[in-house]
Amino acid sequence: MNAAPVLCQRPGCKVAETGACDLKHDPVELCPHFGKSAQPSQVASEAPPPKPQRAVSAVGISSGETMEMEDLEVFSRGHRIRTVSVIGEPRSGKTTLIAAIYASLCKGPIGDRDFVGSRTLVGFARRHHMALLNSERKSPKTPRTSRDDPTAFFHLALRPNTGRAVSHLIISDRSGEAYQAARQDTALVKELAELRLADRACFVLNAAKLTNPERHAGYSRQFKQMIYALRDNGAFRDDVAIEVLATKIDATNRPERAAESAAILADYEARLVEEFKSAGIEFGFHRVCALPKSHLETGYLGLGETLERWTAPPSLPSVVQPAVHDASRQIDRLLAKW
Ligand SMILES: Nc1nc2c(ncn2[C@@H]2O[C@H](COP(=O)(O)OP(=O)(O)OP(=O)(O)O)[C@@H](O)[C@H]2O)c(=O)[nH]1
Ligand SMILES: [Mg+2]
Repeated sequence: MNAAPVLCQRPGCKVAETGACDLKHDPVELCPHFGKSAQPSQVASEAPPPKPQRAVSAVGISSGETMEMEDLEVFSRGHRIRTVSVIGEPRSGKTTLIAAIYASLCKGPIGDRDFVGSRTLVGFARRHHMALLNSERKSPKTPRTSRDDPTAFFHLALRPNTGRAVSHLIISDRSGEAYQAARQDTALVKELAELRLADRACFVLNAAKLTNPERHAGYSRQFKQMIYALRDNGAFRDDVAIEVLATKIDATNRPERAAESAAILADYEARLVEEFKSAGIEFGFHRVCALPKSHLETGYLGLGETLERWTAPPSLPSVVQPAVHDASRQIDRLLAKW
């Protein structure tokens, strides 16, 4: 039988097996002993000396880069995670949204969520760097996520400031070209493996494009097609929650077109909600601004509410017994009345 990997330098700590830190650190990465190999003095003296040729067992030290699928599988064995897949056409604003959530947490709590830790700080910082003015661009701009890049998984450990329970949020980001290709050729849907893990599918709607009269017709159709193409071809689990996040709201607030844009967006929201409700899909529609560069007065918008939804505990299944009609027992007849 293989020995459990060494994850902690404290002799006897069971973190590798149970995922729980002996010193009660949560997340376990906060423990000063986590991720280090045992000190020579701490190794039991009766242990036989290592054979010279044997390779020393590797200790996983997090690089801080985004995780890939294999890393996530290992991580999810030690942590209870909530997973959100951010989905959208190229340049819709997926990566910028993720970078904005990270940037806001750097300044303090967002909504009622406190930042506790992250396995992927370097990955966040890289994305955020390009969206900053000091990346020496004339205006903030996030580089395209390449179609050849594997799906990137970001991690956030968060705690509501009213409670003690830490939630581990995993957010997936992938090139919009891959989602666009799957919309056009549904045989590619099965390649989007991150979507099967998602507790929540977040479809990013580019509000700047939707409210552009020249692009509205085509884009509004394509956006709906993307949701149906993925859902109807088994991309998600049955219990997935679906939300639409209209981003770039600042672009719709420019004074010359604000009223017209607001009306287009409200009308599209009403039609989507109606359509998905009648298709029996649990569905929400929300607005964010992740980078208010077109209309500075808009400011960052909706990030706290987004994080709150993404980390909300899943609703418990109903345990109410279905009513028995024409029951022979008195008690069943009484229950049917209620
Ligand atoms: N005005 C405005 N621009 C935004 C906002 N969010 C993103 N952008 C811009 O939209 C462009 C595309 O953003 P990305 O985050 O790279 O989009 P993406 O969906 O990750 O794109 P791919 O990686 O190609 O799939 C960038 O130039 C961003 O600066 C926003 O809230 N407001
Ligand atoms: Mg991207």
